[in-house]
Amino acid sequence: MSWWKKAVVYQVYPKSFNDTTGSGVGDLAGITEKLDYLKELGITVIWLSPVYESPGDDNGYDISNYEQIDPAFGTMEDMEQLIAEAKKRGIYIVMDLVVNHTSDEHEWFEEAKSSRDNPYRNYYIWRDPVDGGVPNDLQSTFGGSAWEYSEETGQYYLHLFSKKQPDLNWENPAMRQDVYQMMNFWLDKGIGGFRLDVIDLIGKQPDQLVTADGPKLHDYLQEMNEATFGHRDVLTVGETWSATVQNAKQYSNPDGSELSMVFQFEHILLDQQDDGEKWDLKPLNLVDLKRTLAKWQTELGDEGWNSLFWNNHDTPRIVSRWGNDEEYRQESAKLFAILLHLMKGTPYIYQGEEIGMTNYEMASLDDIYDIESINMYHERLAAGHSEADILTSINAKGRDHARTPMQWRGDQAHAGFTAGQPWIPVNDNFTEINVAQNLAEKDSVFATYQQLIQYRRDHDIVVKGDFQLLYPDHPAVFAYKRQWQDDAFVVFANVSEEGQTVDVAELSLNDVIINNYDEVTVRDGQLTLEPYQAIAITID
Ligand code: TEU
Repeated sequence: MSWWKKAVVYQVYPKSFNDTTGSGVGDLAGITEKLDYLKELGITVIWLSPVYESPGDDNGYDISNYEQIDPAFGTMEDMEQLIAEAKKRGIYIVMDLVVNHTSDEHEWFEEAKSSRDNPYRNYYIWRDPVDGGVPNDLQSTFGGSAWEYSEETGQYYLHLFSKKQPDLNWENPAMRQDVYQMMNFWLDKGIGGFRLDVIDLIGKQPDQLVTADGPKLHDYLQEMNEATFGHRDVLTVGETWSATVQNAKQYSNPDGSELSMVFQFEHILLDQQDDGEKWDLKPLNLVDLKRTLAKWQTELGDEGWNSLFWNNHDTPRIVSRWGNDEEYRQESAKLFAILLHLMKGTPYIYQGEEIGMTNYEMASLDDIYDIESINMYHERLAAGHSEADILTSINAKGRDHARTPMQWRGDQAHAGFTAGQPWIPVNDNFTEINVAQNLAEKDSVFATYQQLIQYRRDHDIVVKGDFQLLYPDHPAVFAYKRQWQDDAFVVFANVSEEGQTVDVAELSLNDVIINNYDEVTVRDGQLTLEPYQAIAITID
């Protein structure tokens, strides 16, 4: 069995993890310093958000040189040391590969924009103006047209993200070969694989208004696989917002022709209005969440592999989003851990999730750092939305929540993240919610994650077992059964603030695997669950 099926991944957002220089920005040495902490948690892979040279328009997802480390994060020696020190502790470093686009300050783009016959011109996507304006209606994810006019040559270039992130032209074989060469440069350094940023977009056909799932997408992935990681035993995970169970089987075909696994967002989109954007909110219906997660568990079967996650650097923190980050913060943080980590797939923990960190409340535009939120703010204000409504959306879904600094200690300024001024404020609740306090308490959120990771390591059933959703229509209890050979267990999670009861008369409950309360209460065949109680129990 591939090693990455048993792995647990921890995502580090380096800018906000640990600063060793007092610059206010986290750095590579800061990650190396915390490897023992991560080993204690039990994870075996770090997904490292981009650390390449970048002007930082989108916090490193705009790369100006793929083979250099950004000085804000350190040097190439620091990177090599991180890879080596991690390896000593049984941890692989998976790098974030952003090859749908580069920075407009990348040398390729500087060349490309300089003249229409420059050899790098076709590394990017250029179109003539139409009726003196943009070539068509394609929109950028960060707001406005996806086309930007370039004075030098009188054409527009495509950018599906910010205008400082021009899209690469994957139809150009020379460009593709340069990307593969760069990937091999990193693989030769002994990294553990790649997380492929918005990889579902590389087959785009802008003239047909096709962005995701273009006709040649899978050809490119197979070619990339063959030219780079296909011959190495590494983890590759594709960020695929558009993935369906069907095409996930192609992306993560067990024959190894494309990627190890997909990272898809179907469950994450359930609290947005059907025809709206992520900012157009609607309450989560738990039954929808159960159905969606269960569909991926059962329908992917053995024909592909999925990632398991609740949050990352682009999404709000789960305890604040679908849990209760006040009265039941610890209970609900543990509940989401238990629900996710006992499913089939490779779990991802986003930094701070393992200590129950919460969203950061933003009071005005001054508190907002992320380009996506800032652009949306101006766009919606101009379109007549009230400032209060815009802030409500940002406080629900903005990306800054996940990006405030890691809370290491309660007794030091800025939570021990930096000796200087942090680039983004530390959440005020760091005095209560921090790593030191978690490590000091036997039944902390951290301890729950640690226990779940250990259980996965020791029990094949978690990795291989079948999945069955129980009580599919119950509006508040998320329950499922796993089964592998002669072993079986059930998970019950009460995703609500009220006590709930479920009928367990048909089940023969044995040993408690994990419980976020002290008691398991069964009377007359009825299991009573306290607010946000989650338990896993073996059954006959
Ligand atoms: O994210 C892809 C992406 O589409 C996000 O911008 C997402 O749509 C948005 O956050 C949800 O509203 C990846 C990276 O994870 C993200 O950080 C980058 O900004 C983006 O690609 C561009 O590289």
